Amino acid sequence: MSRKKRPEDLALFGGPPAFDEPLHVGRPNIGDRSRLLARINDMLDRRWLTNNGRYVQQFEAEIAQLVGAKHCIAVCNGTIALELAIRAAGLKGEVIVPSFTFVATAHALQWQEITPVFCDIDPATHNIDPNKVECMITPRTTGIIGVHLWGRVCAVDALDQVARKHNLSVLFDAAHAFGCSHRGKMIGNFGRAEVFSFHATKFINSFEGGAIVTNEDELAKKIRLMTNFGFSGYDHVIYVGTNGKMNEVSAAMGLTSLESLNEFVSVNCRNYRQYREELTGVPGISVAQYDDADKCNFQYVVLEVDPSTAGLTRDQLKDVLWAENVLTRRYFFPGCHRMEPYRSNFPHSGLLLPETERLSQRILLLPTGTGVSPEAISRICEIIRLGLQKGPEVRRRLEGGGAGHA
Ligand code: T4K
Repeated sequence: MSRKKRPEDLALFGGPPAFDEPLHVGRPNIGDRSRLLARINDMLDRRWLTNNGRYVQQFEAEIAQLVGAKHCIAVCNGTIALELAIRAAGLKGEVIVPSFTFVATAHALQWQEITPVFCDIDPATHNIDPNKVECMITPRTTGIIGVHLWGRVCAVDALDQVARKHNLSVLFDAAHAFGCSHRGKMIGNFGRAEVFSFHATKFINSFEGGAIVTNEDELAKKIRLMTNFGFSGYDHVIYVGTNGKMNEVSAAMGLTSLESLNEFVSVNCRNYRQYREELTGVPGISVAQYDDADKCNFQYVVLEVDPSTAGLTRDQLKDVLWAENVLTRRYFFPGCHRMEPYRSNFPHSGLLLPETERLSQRILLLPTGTGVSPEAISRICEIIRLGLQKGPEVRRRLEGGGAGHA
C-alpha cells in the first residue's frame, strides 16, 4: 500500500483511494456468531419467536443487572422506546430537548403532537446546557429530555434541580450511553427513565432494538402494558397501547452482543486512543475527550474541526476522506431545528442556538469498532494530517474544480 505524501496522492485529485471497500461509521460489531446461531436454532426448535419470549426476558434481566436498575423493558427500537417513555411519563404540551441530537429524539415527541422546544448545548460537553433550560420553560412545558451525546453524561444534577423547581419530568435519551457511568452510578438510573438503542450501528446491538430502564414501579408497569397493546392477560386490555415488542432473534443477538461487551469496549478504547495519539498536535482539530473517572463505551470517535485554524473546513476534510472511501459522518448536521417540520414550524429557532449552529458545522465522526484495524486508523490519520497540513493547496485545488465527491 503506497503512502500518501503529496496533495496529488489524494484520491480527490486522482490518486488511488486508500481503501478498496468503504469504511463506515457504525459498522456493526458481530460477536460470537456460533452463539447467535445456536440461540436461533434453539428458538426455532421451541417455536417461540416473539411476545415476551425466553431470550427477551433474559436480555431484560441482564440489562437491568448491568445497569443496576429495577426495571428494564426491551422494545423493537430506540425510537419506540422514547415514544413509550414519553407517553407513559405523561409528557404533553412542550418538552425541552437539545437540537444537537439524532432526529429521533425530536420526532418521538412530535409524533405524539408534543412540541420539542430546542435548547442550546454546552460547547464543552456537546450536551444540553442546563443554564439555558430555565428560560425555555413556558406554562405548557411538562418535561426535559437530556441526551447523553457520544456517551458523555448530561449535567444530570443541574437538570434535576431545574425540573424540581418547575415540577417537570426528566427523561434521558441514553441511546449512546449504554455501559457508561456517572460518578460511579450507571446510566439508566437518572431521571424518571432512560432509553437505550441497540440499533445495528450501536456498539451493543440486537439488529434493531431498544430498552427503557426505570426505577419507578408504576411507570415500568405502564410501559410494559403499552408495549403490548395494553393487554394485561389473554383477552384483557386495560390501557391504550401499541406494538413495541422486541422479537426473539433480536434478543438472541442482543444477548450474544452482551457476552462480548468487554471486548467491544476495549477495542473501541484502543481505537480511540490511537486516533487521539496520531492526531495530537495537528492544528485546528481535536478529538472529543471522555472522563477517565467513569465507565465509557468509546463507541464514537468525534473530531472537531476549527475552520479558523485548521487547513480545511470540516466539509472539505469530509470530501477528502470520502474520496478515499472513508465514510465519515457529520452527526448531527444540520441540527434538528433545521429539519422538517421543525424548520418550517420555528424558522427562527436557530437564533437561540448559536452553539448548536457552530458545532454542527465542525463535527466529524470517524470509523471505529471491531471492523476497523489499527492499520486502517493509521492510514486514516495519515490522510487527515496530509489534508490539513497541505490545506491551502488542497483548498486551491478544490476551489479550482478538482473535487468530485458529494
Ligand atoms: N436517540 C439518539 C441520540 C440516537 O442516536 C438514535 C439512533 C436514536 C435515538 C434512535 O434509536 P433507534 O430507533 O435507531 O434504535 C444511524 C442509526 O440508524 C441510528 O440508530 C443512530 N441513532 C444514528 C446515530 O446513526 P444513520 O441514518 O446515520 O445511518 P445508518 O443507519 O444508515 O447507518 C450508518 C452507517 O453504518 C452506514 O453508513 C452503513 C453502516 N451500516 C449500517 C447498518 C444498519 C452497516 O455497515 N451495517 C448495517 O447493518 O443513523
